[in-house]
Amino acid sequence: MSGVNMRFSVFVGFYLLIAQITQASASIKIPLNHWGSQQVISIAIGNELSALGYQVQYIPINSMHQSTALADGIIHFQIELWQTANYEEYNKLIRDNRITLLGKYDINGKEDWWYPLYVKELCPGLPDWKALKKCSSLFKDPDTGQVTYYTGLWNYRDADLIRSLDLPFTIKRYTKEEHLWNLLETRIAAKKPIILLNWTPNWIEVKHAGEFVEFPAFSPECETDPKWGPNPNMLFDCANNNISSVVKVMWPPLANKHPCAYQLLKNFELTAEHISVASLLYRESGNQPEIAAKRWKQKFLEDTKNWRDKSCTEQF
Ligand code: TMO
Repeated sequence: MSGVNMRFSVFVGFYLLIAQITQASASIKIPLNHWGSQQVISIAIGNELSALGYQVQYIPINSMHQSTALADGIIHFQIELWQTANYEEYNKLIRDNRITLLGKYDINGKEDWWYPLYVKELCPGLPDWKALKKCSSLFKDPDTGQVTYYTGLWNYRDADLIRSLDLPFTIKRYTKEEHLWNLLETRIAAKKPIILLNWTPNWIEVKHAGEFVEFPAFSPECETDPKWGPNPNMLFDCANNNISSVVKVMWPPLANKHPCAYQLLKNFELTAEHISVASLLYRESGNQPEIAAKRWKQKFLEDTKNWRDKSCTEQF
């Protein structure tokens, strides 16, 4: 290789490296949380962003630990944030302008203890929580023999609830959502009792009848004043907030850095049906969010056609 040629190829190599670095840093970073609808809809948005010419990078992250990642730009937005658990953290960051609240959907979310409807016949008195004390032996896990409440990776204050209402339950936490739902469907097929975390909107309401346990109704004082509620000495003797907002939030600099992405996120709206169908498609696809995202987009073509402003252009 001649000296000139070599210098040229070193130059080209260097140039390509720089181009790669700047492209990687220009990519839009989308978090994937541990439940189907969030993954499916996030990927549907990622596909739209790719169509606008953006590089997209998916970052698996637990929703319980993403608030500072969002404030620091490690992830760039979150389109299905539930304000049930650790909502104070987000609200503080939003108040401090470290996270932008892009909007609140017209969705009344609820997340709490839930059972298939036939369990009510086995445990008269449900949905009132006091019935759980009398019927607790129904909910013995066949493997451990312990009265068990099944849940996932999200931290509500179930341990406090169990203690303050003196419920004889232990908690079993699954690290994968599908394991929780597989257990549910196995029990349903055998008509065996089970009590577990569920939420709405979710795929379960499309497939199975059931109800949430009615704990003492949520009130902010339940979380700050021990005297409030049936247990005068302890906090958290109440249900989760039963009208949980579902919101979209963003890393603030995204608005100026990537105006076309910002525009899309502003246009984007979600309904309860969008979420329950996304989670059903995820389950029906065998937990493959890319496949479910394509089906979801097909199903909601009308609703999604104006997300992307096709006249918006950006220099990359
Ligand atoms: C993420 N979740 C719907 C469980 O809040």
